[in-house]
Parts: sequence; structure tokens; C-alpha cells
Amino acid sequence: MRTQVAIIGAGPAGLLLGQLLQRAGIETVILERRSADYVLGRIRAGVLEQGTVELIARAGCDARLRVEGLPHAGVNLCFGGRRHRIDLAALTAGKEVVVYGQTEVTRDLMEARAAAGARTVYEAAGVHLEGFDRARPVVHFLKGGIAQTLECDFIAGCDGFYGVSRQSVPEGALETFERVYPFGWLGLLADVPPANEELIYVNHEDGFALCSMRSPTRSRYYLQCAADEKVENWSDQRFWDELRRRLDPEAAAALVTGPALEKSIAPLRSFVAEPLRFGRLFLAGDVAHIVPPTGAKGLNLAASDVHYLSEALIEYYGEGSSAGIDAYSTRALARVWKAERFSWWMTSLLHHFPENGRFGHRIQLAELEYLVSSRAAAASLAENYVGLPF
Ligand code: FAS
Ligand code: PHB
Repeated sequence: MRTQVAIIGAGPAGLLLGQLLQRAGIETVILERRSADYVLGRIRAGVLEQGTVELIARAGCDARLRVEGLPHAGVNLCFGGRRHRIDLAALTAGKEVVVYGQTEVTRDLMEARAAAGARTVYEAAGVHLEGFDRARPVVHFLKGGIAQTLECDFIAGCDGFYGVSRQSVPEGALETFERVYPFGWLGLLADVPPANEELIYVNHEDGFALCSMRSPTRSRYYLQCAADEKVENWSDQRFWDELRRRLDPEAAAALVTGPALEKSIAPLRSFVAEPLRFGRLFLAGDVAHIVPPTGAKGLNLAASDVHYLSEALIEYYGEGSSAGIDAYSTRALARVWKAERFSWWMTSLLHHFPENGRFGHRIQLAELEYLVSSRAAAASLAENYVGLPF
């Protein structure tokens, strides 16, 4: 088998890159370890930056997003039992975010890829990368127990934090930076109307909470929990009671409860691997960086990398120039680190850190009061939340 760009991973990064390249006439093959249903079954991100929406549109996959996506011109901060709205649109000359689940983005991209007849090999096992430090990289894998070989010009490692691509980089060629947070997020998905039409981020002395949604009839909620917490310890009722306790009175009164469709705990970490290019291997998405979801940046950063990498590869094949691929790592990382900072800052501001004591909690409250009383401070939060320019 031969192609121009071999993509490892059919998550948002791999699928979006594949779609942008195929529309530019560049042939790709995606190798995905899991089944399509398994990939679609993972409940993850929910908020798209305007730049991500524009990229999905450039990929020709925004039809359903335009109809079902929920544009949000504001976001709410709740602390001391009071809720304050940050007017994103007013503070960013009209920019908004769109609430549209990662599952739906992935589904739209999968369907577009299949309709274009582009090849995705699901349940590809034992992926092994070879020769990306030379002109003719090769990817080996098993399909149905049969050994296969994919020759290509370039490999895009889009296989997530636990993927094989970053692990394939020679020892010492990679530098990593990491911060692991002493808590996790217990998430619950339910077919109940949202407690509020916009998101609410809560700083409560017993822990962070977030009210989000997937549609006017499907809600997504999160509670800060211990890093070693077990989801089995949380009945639906316990979750709803604790969430109600952390919300402001109006949201608590508006909270509609119901049976959980999904309940899971995600660990929180900040992580960056540098650089993002090794000869003819490029890293894009969670394979290269992880952010705590407090800033709603994970999926959007995957799209950011894909913006730069797709442009670079289209320039290479279209104009024979390697300027873009030579600059990819530096350009992508410049935006990655700004989103890492914002995600770390939102996490530090909104979560309960027992080790920081009462003084630490008062500093958080002082910063929150400053944010909701200073246009300059609110504008800084707003321009990062809607997404800095590419
Ligand atoms: P992904 O991990 O989505 O996709 C990588 C793909 O590669 C997967 O399909 C995997 O099966 C495949 N793969 C792995 N190893 C392979 C191999 N060896 N061979 C072939 N394929 C392989 N972001 C937010 O913005 N908001 C959130 O609320 C949020 N919640 C999250 C909750 C959890 C539990 C997790 C893990 C992440 C969350 N994220 C959130 C971040 C998430 O949305 C990621 O940023 C996003 O999925 C990144 O997309 P990809 O880079 O494509 O990686
Ligand atoms: C979500 O809807 O899953 C979501 C929204 C905003 C975040 C994190 C997760 O910051």
C-alpha cells in the first residue's frame, strides 16, 4: 500500500487533517487502532473556538454544526454563591464560541471521509513507524492478523497521549514539560435541559463545578473530585446533590436531574512535548500536548495544530516549498503554549487546592472579583476563551 500522507489516529486531529488534505488533492490513509463506534463512544469536548468552526467549514463538514451548534456570546463565573456573566462578544468585537460535542465533530468528519472514498483502516493493530528520518517512511500494522505495509512521503502522528507516534521518537530527541494536578473531573451526561443557557464555571470552597451542555435537551456537568476517586462511589443522586450544593441559588433551583447516560472521571494534567517534527514525522493534537479541560482548549488545540500542518503540507505538494513544514513546530508550539498558560490559569483560579490554605482561596476570590469588575481583566479572559488568532 502507498499514499502521500499516512495519518495515525482517527480522532479529531487525524480526521480533520485527512479531510483538509483530501480536499486539496493530497492522498491520505488513516490507521486507527479502535473501531469507529468505539471512537464515537468517547464523550469528551464540547466547546469550539471560532477558529475551529472556520477550519471545520474549510473542511466542508460544517453543515450540521451550523444547524445544531449552539453559539454562545457569553460565559458565567460563579463564586461566593453569586454568578457573573463575561460578555465574550462585547469584549472581543463580536467573537463567540459554539457548543457542539466532539462526538458530533468526529461523526461529521468520519462521514465526509467515507463519502469522499478516502481510506481509513479501523482496528489497525501493532502500528509501527519506520524510516521517518529518511525520504521514504514506512508504517507497518496488522489488519485481521495479516501484516500490512504502508509506504508514504510523510507520517502525521495524531494518535493521542497514549499513542505510538511520540513513543517512536528516538530517545533524547524530545523534551517534555508536565504538571499533574491533585484532582480529577467527574463528568456526567444526561438527557435533561441545561440548568442555564450558557456555561457556568464554579469556584466553590468544596471544589470546582461546571455546567455545560450538548443541546437544549442534553446536559454535561462536571465536579472536581479527588485524583484517586472511583466513579462507582458516585450514584447519580450523590452527583446531583453535590452539584446543586456548589451552584448559585438560581442555577440550583433550575437544575433538572435525570439518569446518567455516561459518568466518568478524567485526570487533569498539563503536558507539552517539543519539538513537533522529526524528519518526515509530524505530531499534532493530544499526542503532543494535553491541557486541563478548564479552558476548553484540548480539542481546539488539536485543530490549531492541524491548521498549521495542513497549510504546510498543501504548500509542500502545491508549490514544492518546505518553508511551511520547516516552520510547523515553532508556529504550532507558539499557540500551544499560550493555550497551556490559559488552561493552567483557569484551573488555578477555579479549583480547590487544599495545600494553598485559606489564604490561597482568598487570593482566588480576589482575582475573580477583579475579573468581574475590570473590563481589561475580563477582556483578557474573553480573548483567550474564544481563541487567540492562528
Ligand atoms: P484523540 O485521543 O482524540 O484521538 C487519537 C486517536 O488515535 C484515538 O482514536 C486512538 O484510538 C487512536 N490511537 C491511539 N493509539 C493508536 C495506535 N497505536 N495506532 C492507531 N491509532 C491509535 N477537551 C476539551 O476541550 N474539553 C473537554 O471537556 C475534554 N474532555 C476530555 C476528557 C477525556 C477523558 C479526555 C481523554 C480528553 C478530553 N479532552 C477535552 C481533550 C480531548 O477532547 C482531546 O483534546 C481531543 O480528543 C484531541 O484529539 P486528538 O489529538 O485527535 O486525540
Ligand atoms: C464540555 O461541554 O464538555 C466542556 C465545556 C467547557 C469546558 C470543558 C468541557 O471547559
